[in-house]
Amino acid sequence: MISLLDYGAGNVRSVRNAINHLGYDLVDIARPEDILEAECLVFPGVGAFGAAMQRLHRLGYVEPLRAYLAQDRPFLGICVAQQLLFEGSEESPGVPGLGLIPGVVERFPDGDLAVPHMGWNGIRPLRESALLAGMEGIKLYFVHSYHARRSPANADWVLGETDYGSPFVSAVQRGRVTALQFHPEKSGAHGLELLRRFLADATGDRPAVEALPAKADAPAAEPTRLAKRVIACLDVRSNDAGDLVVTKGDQYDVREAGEVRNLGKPVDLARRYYEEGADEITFLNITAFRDFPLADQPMLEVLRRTSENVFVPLTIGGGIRAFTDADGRDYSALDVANEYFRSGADKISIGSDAVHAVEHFRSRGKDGSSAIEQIAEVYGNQAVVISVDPRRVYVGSPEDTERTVIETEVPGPGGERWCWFQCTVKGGREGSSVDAIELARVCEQLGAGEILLNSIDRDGTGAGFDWELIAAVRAAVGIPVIASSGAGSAEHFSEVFRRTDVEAALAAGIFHRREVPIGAVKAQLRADGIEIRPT
Ligand code: 1PR
Repeated sequence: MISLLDYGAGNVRSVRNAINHLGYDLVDIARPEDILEAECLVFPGVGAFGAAMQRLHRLGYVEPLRAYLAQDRPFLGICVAQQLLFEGSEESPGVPGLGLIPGVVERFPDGDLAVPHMGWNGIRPLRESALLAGMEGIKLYFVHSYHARRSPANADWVLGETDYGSPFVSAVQRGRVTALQFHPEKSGAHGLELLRRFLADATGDRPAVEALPAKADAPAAEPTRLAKRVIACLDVRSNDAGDLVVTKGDQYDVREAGEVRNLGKPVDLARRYYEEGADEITFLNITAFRDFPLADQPMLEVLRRTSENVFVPLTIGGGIRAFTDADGRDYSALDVANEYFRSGADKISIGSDAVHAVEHFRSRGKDGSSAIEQIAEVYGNQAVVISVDPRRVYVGSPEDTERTVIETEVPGPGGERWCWFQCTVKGGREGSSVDAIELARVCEQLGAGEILLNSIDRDGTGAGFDWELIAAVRAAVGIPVIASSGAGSAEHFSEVFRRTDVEAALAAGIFHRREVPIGAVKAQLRADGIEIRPT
């Protein structure tokens, strides 16, 4: 029996799903006494360091937790829970951590590398362990802006390190206490195997590591490298018969001969992409802007069912904004996001409401009223993605507009060599005065953790990514950017990674129509010397 320490600060559904998938039963810690009665405690830390410690204190969990750890009983901490084992964190100065491991958690420096560190990176074991045996060449899913470093005072704890700029502690283990900076529950088959080894060992269900995969050839001393992510996107809506289907537009027009295109069932397709090696899966509920998303139970059910079997990060977007229902009841954007997280999302994405937030920001600044600020405060910046739906607006010269323009190699209909990228709302149906660069910059300031950058001009065309747009937005922000729209071949992925510094690239049509499998994209990237997560 595994006890889960869920202090209600975010989505721990993925950890539950992964543990259930491995065949273990879970009980929730409900009272401080439950901690010392646990046989094996799993603690998926969520949210900011200070907020997490505050909650632990409020619930009366700090002292029993310290006692449990001091007794060297089976414990697995994930992500923020690894950081909580240290003495403190730059994230929340003055807030003491659990203090088991010497050292203070630091923020990744702002600079060339995007923060948060988000995506699939390796782990360099520093000593032999049953947990990591034979796992040297694998990649695991990380998402965090803070990290611990090895020092002489804590070296006996450090099981493995990962490199992002410089090395940081990605796994600690002493006795029966283990903690991981990455998310094993979101790290595909290898992550599940790590979790299985831990649980088998902790529950006495040994041996944990008999059937080891062959040792990968990557030598242990090699630096680890963050992989470029390949993301499959599922645009979902109801068709005219009322069934929820995966659809796909050409420049956002999803109808063919008057009917909504039907390219498959959302849960089945998501499962297929997970098995084919997608590094992440995104669902966009593309008509949620006109309906109330919480009334859309089938979409929530899609998320629930997908998260039971898909162990890579799931993002969901569509309709995240404040809403008043037919009975006059008010819901905040955070209420909508809460429901998506509870149903299995790891990240939510905001489209139209982000444009409105920027318009509001122009006159009022950062006043805490936006969905971005409210959701980031509860779930962390990394959980808030901004989905941008821009289209090119050509101008004769930069003086013709106040928006940020670029000089382009793709001239406009009248031969114009300058353009700006107009953000749209409601799935491209309405324009706005906001350009994509302003949107990305302001949303980063408001607390967004990632930009999903579409292009209406390229969507569904197969003509390749609009790398001019992508390079301009990537240069404007310090958070990760996902290139989207226009992928027509595996080479287009190499092109966008070569020409821009984006961290991820997303496609829809070529995957749905089975024109280019995800494996072929990865093979192309690998052949071109671009780091990927092997599948
Ligand atoms: O505004 O917060 O309710 O969110 C609505 C979300 O739905 C936004 O993220 C918006 O991008 C999306 N959306 C709305 N209408 C459409 C449409 O197509 N009619 N889909 C739509 C946007 C764009 C991509 C697509 C790529 C790759 N889809 O995500 O998957 O362009 O396609 P490709 O590889 O086939 O070229 P809100």
